[in-house]
Amino acid sequence: MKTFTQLSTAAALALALLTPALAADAISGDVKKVDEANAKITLHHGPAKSLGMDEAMTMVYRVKDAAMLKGLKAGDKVKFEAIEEPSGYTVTEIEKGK
Ligand SMILES: [Cu+2]
Repeated sequence: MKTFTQLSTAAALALALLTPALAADAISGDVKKVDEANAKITLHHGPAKSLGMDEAMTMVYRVKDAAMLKGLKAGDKVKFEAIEEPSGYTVTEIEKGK
């Protein structure tokens, strides 16, 4: 019984780690260009209050990790979060939308 409980805990932990931690106020956008070699993505997005962007725009974002771009291509709808850094805006979370 103890073994079963430990296994369940491990499974729950694995699931929690796989679930993207996208906040409710994530920004909706669509992919214009993916540049995996340079860890950059061009996104068109609507107003993003969390970034101080009041209007829709298309812009280039860096991504925290180039691996985040795997499976993404131009035309995909996405939800993402980004932060402003001295070097520019960096996407911290991104997932394909519906
Ligand atoms: Cu923007």
